[in-house]
Amino acid sequence: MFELTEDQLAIRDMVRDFAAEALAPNAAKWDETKHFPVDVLAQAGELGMGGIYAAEEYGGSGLSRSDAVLIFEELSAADPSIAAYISIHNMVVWMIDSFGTADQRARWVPELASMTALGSYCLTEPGAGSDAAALTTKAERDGGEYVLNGVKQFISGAGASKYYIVMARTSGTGARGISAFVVPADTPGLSFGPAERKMGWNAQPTGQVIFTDLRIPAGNLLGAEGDGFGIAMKGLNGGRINMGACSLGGAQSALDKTVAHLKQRTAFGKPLIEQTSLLFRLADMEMDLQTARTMLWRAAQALDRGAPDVVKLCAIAKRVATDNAFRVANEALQLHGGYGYLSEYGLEKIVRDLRVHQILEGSNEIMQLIVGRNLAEA
Ligand code: FAD
Ligand code: 2MC
Repeated sequence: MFELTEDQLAIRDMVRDFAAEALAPNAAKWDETKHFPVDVLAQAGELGMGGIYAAEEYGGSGLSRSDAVLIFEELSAADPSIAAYISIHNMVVWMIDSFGTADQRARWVPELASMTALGSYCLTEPGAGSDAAALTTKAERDGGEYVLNGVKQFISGAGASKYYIVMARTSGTGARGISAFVVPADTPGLSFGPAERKMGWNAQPTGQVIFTDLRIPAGNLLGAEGDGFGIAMKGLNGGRINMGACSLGGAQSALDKTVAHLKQRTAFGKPLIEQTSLLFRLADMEMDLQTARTMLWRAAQALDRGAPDVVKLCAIAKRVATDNAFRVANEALQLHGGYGYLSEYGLEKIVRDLRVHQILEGSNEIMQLIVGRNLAEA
């Protein structure tokens, strides 16, 4: 169960090489200049990372969720911000590939899987974040079209993506009245807020997506009317473990840097690694990451099998991985002393990038809510 196959080892090595060559040398610069490297994303697409677990029929790679968590761990060891964007893009592609008609899949999946076109996921609103089913963006049917009005908040890729999956209300209140639509960027009535200034995730844009009497053909509805909340949540199960893997890779690289630093840094007449108290801290960091990896692989396998407790396992894995990894990254910064605080050493960027993983794709309090409700309902 915890042994990688020959194919998985080959995928991991391929992604590791790509990340080391195309992402790692540029990560600090992209963070500083707030540059979204769409050309490099297209290279990732050429290597099959645009539709990792979409079917091969329309250009996806047909890999498993267990393969995906390995891929996101490797990408984020080089740049958590880019890895996390690729994860969101993959969630969008999977939703179209899984819930779209043959015509919709043929229309959108090939371009998205190649990453020559990028995708965004639009659920959150200014007045509805954790309580996603309270969203108020409206989609009203008018003949062969839907008319959308409303605002989405904090959308990753806003303004840069070509396709937006938008969860909007087609009836009533609550989860059952929500439908999912594919909105192309060039649709009249679509506009964007200014790029948000953020603590981390600077190599990808975040902003509002605004719909003003925006008309799309009824053929852009994904699934049936009322299916949108379920589609959005199913997308997030995989998104949550990918985000956990994006935390794990960043934290693993912070731990690796810390071991190397403590070996070469001398104080009180010997290398710091020889201080037993610091060795114990390193041991705790290793235990935190091994625990996170174990939970992520378990949840990924549950998704691959379609296990009945998959929602709970993905919530546990997301919380454990993002909390443990943030703790490890912050410890790594501390164990570098003053150097950890300097951008040049790469630690402070990892801490900044990983912090938001505890907030988004369902905050870690919402992961507790999911697990707690599951216990109460048993
Ligand atoms: P709130 O829901 O207002 O929560 C505030 C606090 O209260 C949180 O700590 C929360 O955990 C806690 N809380 C809320 N309800 C409960 C409860 N019942 N019990 C206990 N605690 C509770 N969204 C998208 O749709 N698409 C994106 O691409 C996207 N990208 C993002 C990128 C960034 C950089 C950021 C910061 C956010 C992004 N989000 C995106 C939004 C993100 O998913 C939300 O910020 C998140 O779900 C929390 O919602 P909120 O910010 O409205 O906080
Ligand atoms: N997988 C599959 N189905 C799910 C699900 C999941 N993870 N979560 C809920 N559902 C279904 C649920 O089974 C129910 O179905 P049915 O009507 O058939 O019984 C329906 O959805 C409604 O669920 P609830 O009754 O639990 O809805 P409620 O409103 O009480 O709470 C909650 C749902 C809190 C779990 C949900 O609103 C949530 O996950 N909130 C967090 C929002 C979030 O994750 N936002 C992330 C935005 S994306 C992002 O941040 C990015 C960076 C891309």
